[in-house]
Amino acid sequence: MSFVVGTAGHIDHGKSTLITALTGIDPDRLAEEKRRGMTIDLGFAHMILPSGREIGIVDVPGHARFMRNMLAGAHGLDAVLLVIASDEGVMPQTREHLDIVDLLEVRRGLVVLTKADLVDGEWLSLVRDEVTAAVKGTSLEGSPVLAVSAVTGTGLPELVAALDQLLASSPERPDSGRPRLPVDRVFTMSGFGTVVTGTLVDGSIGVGDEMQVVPGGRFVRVRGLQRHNEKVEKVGPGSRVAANLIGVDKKDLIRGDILALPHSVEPRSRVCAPARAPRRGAASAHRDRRGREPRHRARRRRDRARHNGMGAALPGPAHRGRGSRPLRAARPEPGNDRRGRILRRRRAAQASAS
Ligand SMILES: Nc1nc2c(ncn2[C@@H]2O[C@H](COP(=O)(O)OP(=O)(O)OP(=O)(O)O)[C@@H](O)[C@H]2O)c(=O)[nH]1
Ligand SMILES: [Mg+2]
Repeated sequence: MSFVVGTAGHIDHGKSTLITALTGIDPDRLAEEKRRGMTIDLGFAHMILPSGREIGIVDVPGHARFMRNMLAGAHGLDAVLLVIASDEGVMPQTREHLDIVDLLEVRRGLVVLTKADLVDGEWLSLVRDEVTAAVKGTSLEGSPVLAVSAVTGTGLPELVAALDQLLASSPERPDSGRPRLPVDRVFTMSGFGTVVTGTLVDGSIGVGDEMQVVPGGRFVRVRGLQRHNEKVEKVGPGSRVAANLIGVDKKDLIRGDILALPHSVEPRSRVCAPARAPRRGAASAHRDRRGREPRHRARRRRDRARHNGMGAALPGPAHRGRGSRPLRAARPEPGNDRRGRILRRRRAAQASAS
């Protein structure tokens, strides 16, 4: 059984270094990422836990400018590693990423205090208190907090064991026979052609299957499949998948497209879905003492949300909770997920990544 685990956390808090230390795979693959020493787009790695469980890891960027890329990677996770540098503690994107994890209802997670080699025990216990307060009321409330150092290796075996234990309680993903592969990467491999990657949900895909790209409706055939760099004939729900496709060029695909069985998913530009505001959205940081948000900020937030096609109509106060709202996407979207919950426009992520 295969699981997908994602990172989350503020810039430079040691997410990619941690993943490299755990897996031996550097998730920062772009030359610009190596040059700037920061993650820009999603990175991927994989490992086998002591129990034999396979995990695919999605490493996200912490920089506020690449939040859309983070959002694209946070979809379909079985568990999250909320990474917080021990020397800095909780920072703005720690909270923002936590809000996203909470809104996506990722309920399994570990809080990883990295760079433990840079602080003493007293400081570490202060950071633990801060972290416990930060996750209170979120889907990660009560998650184990582990201190590690990717430099000295302290705490890494304990982290691996804790992750293994966390996933032991993770139920097998049901195969509903409606496979959907939200594309998070598209590239060309010489001699093979177009390859897409993503986390498969709700079904299985096999070599030779005919699939359809949504939106657009183009029919494609799966020429080859890989899971964690291994060639396979079939992949099941919850797997990180690389699919080699016949019948489509790289330029015709974009992050946010979905690969599904023909005619199983219809694009829509209006969706009515339950919407929930973050427990404390970015906007809440700018409220006055009575908790009111200045009008110009509220308008800007609404416009930005509308532009991104996500939660455009979220109610004003960040604490207002759930409600069902009609939302209009700027282009026809492949619809919402099975539980009718997630709405977002991932095409924008591609723009910010390029
Ligand atoms: N001393 C020490 N330094 C660390 C540790 N982990 C990471 N670093 C350093 O922290 C810096 C940032 O690490 P990254 O892994 O790039 O941080 P990141 O969270 O992936 O950053 P973004 O992807 O840009 O959000 C690098 O210079 C690392 O060498 C650690 O455990 N101890
Ligand atoms: Mg990184």
